[in-house]
Amino acid sequence: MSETLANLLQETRRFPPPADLAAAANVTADAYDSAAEDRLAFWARQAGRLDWSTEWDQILDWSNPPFAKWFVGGKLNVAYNCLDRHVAAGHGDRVAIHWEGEPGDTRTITYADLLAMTSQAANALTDLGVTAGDRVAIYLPMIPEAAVAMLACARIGATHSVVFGGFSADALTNRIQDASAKVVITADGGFRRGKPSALKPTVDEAVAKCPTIERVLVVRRTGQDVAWSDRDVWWHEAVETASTEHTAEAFDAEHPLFILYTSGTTAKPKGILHTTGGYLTQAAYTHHAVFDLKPESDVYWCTADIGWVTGHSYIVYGPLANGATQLMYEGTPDTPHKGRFWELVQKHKVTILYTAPTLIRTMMKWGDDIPRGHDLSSLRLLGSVGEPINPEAWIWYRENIGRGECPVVDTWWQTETGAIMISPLPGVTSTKPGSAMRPLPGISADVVDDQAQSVPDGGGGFLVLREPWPSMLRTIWGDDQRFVDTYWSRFEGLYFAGDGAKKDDDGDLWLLGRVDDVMLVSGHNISTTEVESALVSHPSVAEAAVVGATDPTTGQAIVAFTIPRGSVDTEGSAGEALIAELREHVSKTLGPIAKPRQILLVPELPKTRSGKIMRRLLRDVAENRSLGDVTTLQDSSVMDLISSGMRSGKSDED
Ligand code: 6R9
Repeated sequence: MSETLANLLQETRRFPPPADLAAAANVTADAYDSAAEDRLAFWARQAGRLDWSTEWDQILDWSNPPFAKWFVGGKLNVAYNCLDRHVAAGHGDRVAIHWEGEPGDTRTITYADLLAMTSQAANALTDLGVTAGDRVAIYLPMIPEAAVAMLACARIGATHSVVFGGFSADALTNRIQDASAKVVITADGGFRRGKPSALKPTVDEAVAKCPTIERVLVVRRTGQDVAWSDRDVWWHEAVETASTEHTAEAFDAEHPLFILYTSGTTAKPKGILHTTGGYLTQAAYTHHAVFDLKPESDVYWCTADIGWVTGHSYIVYGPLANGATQLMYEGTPDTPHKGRFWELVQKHKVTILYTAPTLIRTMMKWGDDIPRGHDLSSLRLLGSVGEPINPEAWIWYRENIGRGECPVVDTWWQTETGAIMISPLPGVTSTKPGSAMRPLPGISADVVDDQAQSVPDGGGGFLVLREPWPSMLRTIWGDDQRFVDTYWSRFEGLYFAGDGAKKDDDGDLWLLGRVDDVMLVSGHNISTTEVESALVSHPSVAEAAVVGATDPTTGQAIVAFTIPRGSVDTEGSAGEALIAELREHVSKTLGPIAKPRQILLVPELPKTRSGKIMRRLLRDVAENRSLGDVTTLQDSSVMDLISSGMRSGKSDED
């Protein structure tokens, strides 16, 4: 059998934790040992970080795999754990959210404020007829009411389904229908790229096809005109006039907390179901462990949208369960200027920043002088999530944002896993740029070959999870069989995540992207990630996306779409010379087998709205096919730019 996945990229740089961080770290190396000794007892101790109104009888019921029950018999209220208990402990005056609107308006919300707002929303939702077990769709911009709406649902036991505010009426319709939601919470609009962007018309269009919707609750954010009907209710009339007193009722540990739809490329979106006790346990523990959060002194900022799982677990539930003070920002990173993020870090003295590789590479493209113009000295820890982070982007992040001092934690997880699974511990791990390193304490990840055998160190294959974990998805909403087929059928008894990975010689893990994207070149399985990383390691390249295109001689050939850094000249022969140089560079870095057949210099790449590169569309371009579905693209005009570059032959084919 040929290798499952070639291991081409070698990386020898190491970054031990800063001594002061290690000395005061929330979690130390013994966590690995204590979790290995008794995994379930370890998770029970982490569940003890929360307030339970009824203790569980059993930590894990795995008698009917893959349907797990964690903390069986336990009862708790998620909103109580995120709010009331902090206020009761005397932290009501602590800022929960420093909110920054895109146009420059701001709000400062303490834990006492957030509890009052959530209680009002809980009372208002109850008055609108929402009861425990009902589904509520949330379609909001990045405003505090988004967090309040989620917490209010959790408080009354309603299951929320947040739909990203950039999705179309069709996407919203499908998600409302699949979950049979009773209420939608939305806004007139939100601010994006310097102007109001309407949401209510999209909801009106969707709701017309959704007979289950009884009420639409509308936050006034932009003040733009909205069409109004009998089922519509203003937030400021229904919520802001409601009582600020609300007693939270405890729900079963397995009570459904939320559904979050993964976009999936073509198939019907999957409603990933998360429940209460195990989810909150792992969201809170990982936020404490991976970000080393000190609630009294840190200012934490996760730049994700609340509509993605990262926003659920690391803006709302994990940080608030831990009593964090955080920054929340409504808009885009380049509005009104490309230094907006760094201005906000400086203003709020942000200490912990959690963002995505796509953003880091965009910042690389914009140039080093932009962050240099701001005081980033408050930062002490940097995180990354969403895609493999190329070693050079990792180094850029550490050097240019982290002053060459802050640890970078590359965190691997999925909507399905609910919380971080693989990541360095910032006070323990000597990190390697580009590696997510090890499974967290209590998590058992492995890399296997196509026979489900664990690969030796130095080998590559399929990333799997061997044991159930507290924040695992419980099913796909309404479709248990699809849950079994999608995640538990490829390898007997193992959860297969869809990602390729390799173990290096020390056994540390390197994520290599989705296995569907792996290229087969002259009999070698080559990951797109490694070729992209080799390209990004060239000083002229900010970002690259690589695909395999059908090739008569090699089966598949490597085609690379490359974004040059801001200062690089790509006109005419300078562009041709750069392309030739990049092909050589990849060949030297990874070996001749990985030399791209063709490199295109492009201004942008097609990305999903959470920033993941859509290689499927690039494959269509590379193979001269007409484009498939582009509705989940962040910006559909980029495909025209890329296709026209392809036709004009700005490429190199020897
Ligand atoms: C949290 C989130 C999940 C997929 C996952 C993988 C990719 C996420 C990563 C990473 C390499 C990382 N992914 N984090 N790949 N290194 N640190 O992104 O959830 O939107 O469901 O995406 O994202 O391919 O399978 P989700």
